[in-house]
Amino acid sequence: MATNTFTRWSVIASGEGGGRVASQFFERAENPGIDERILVMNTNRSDLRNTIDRLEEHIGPSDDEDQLMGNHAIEFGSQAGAGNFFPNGEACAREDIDRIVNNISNLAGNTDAFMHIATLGGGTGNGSIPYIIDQFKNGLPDAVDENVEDWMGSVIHAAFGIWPYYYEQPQRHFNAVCGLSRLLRTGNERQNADMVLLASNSHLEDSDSEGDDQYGSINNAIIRAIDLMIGAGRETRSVIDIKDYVTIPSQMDTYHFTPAVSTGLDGSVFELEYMLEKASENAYVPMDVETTQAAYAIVRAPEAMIDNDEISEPDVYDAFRDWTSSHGLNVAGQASLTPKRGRGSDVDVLLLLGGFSLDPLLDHSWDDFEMLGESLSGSGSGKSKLTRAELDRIVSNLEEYADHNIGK
Ligand SMILES: Nc1nc2c(ncn2[C@@H]2O[C@H](COP(=O)(O)OP(=O)(O)OP(=O)(O)O)[C@@H](O)[C@H]2O)c(=O)[nH]1
Ligand SMILES: [Mg+2]
Repeated sequence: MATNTFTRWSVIASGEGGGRVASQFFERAENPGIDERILVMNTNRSDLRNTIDRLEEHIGPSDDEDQLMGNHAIEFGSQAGAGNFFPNGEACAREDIDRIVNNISNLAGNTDAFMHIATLGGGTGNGSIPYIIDQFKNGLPDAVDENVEDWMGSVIHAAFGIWPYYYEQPQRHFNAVCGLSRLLRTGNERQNADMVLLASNSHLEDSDSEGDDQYGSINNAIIRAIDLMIGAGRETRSVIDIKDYVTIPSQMDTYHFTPAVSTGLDGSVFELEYMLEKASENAYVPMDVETTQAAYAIVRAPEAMIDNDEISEPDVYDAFRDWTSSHGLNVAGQASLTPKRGRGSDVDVLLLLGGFSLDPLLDHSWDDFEMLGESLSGSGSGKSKLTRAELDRIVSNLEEYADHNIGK
């Protein structure tokens, strides 16, 4: 294989909200870096309807819905829903893990990186995605053949978790806290996802959006961040890519991130440092920038600006250094410049801010989480039971992780 091959991503979404975000990729003519490697999973077929409709719009109506489903959508579990209780979502995935793994391998065999997407307030996506990542990384079903196992050993798993609106019912917040913990740490207290990206619905909410398009602007913001992140691994001139983003933060045990984005500022008018500052004011979760422990800056500018030397990679490094020092940050980090097609002078900035204190986010959910923990541990039945011991481990995993991620 050529060594200059760009990173090949696959998008795996589970649950309704995650599926809605991922299925937007089907609407586009092109998905550089992802192509057709998109899989949407749910525990019942009617919730996959939206995905199938988008697929049909994209590639034309299909007589063979089963085949369409087979390639890009999976229904899993025998419960037809997870009842907003994450252990059910996990149990459904466990029932069908062989089929899920095979489907993912067929779709995405020899991919370099996964972007898993789930809402954290629900039961299906939030229950299944952390479990699936853990299976891929730490324990595959015996049925999987060796080649697949080799490939899976080196693949990177990034996970995008979407936090519920603050006003949502306590069980959503209970799920969210558990989901964050399970994305970060396995039941054996090991690192689970290689990188956990977070976005908060209430924090991203655009007061203009209402009605049907309740999630529209939020999902667009999420897609924008994913595009910028994936774009960096495709076209950047210096080599900075997902492997660079995950290695050091994992060593430091600070691998949760949030995107912070500014788009469309005129690069012939504004200084780069100002654009970085604007981006950092638009983090996707509530956070204190001063507590950041790792940061990556990805600046995307029109090719013509780069060719004319109106913006260069050293300019980006300098601006990044100035921005970090203006916040008193001495962080692990890197900056890169990536070209986009077209003329004009609109410049986009993605800052991936990592290792920040999780308190401002968790403060919105912790009381609900504690209140429900008492009643929900021991609940459920059979394979979907949440035992007290499991819940205690979920709590201690998160506390242990968050304790050394409280900033300075
Ligand atoms: N940003 C965003 N959030 C969503 C979207 N759809 C649902 N949510 C949020 O996700 C949570 C509900 O999760 P769902 O995705 O519906 O749940 P699920 O994974 O299908 O699991 P179940 O609870 O079993 O249905 C709530 O907190 C919603 O606010 C979406 O399209 N975008
Ligand atoms: Mg659902």
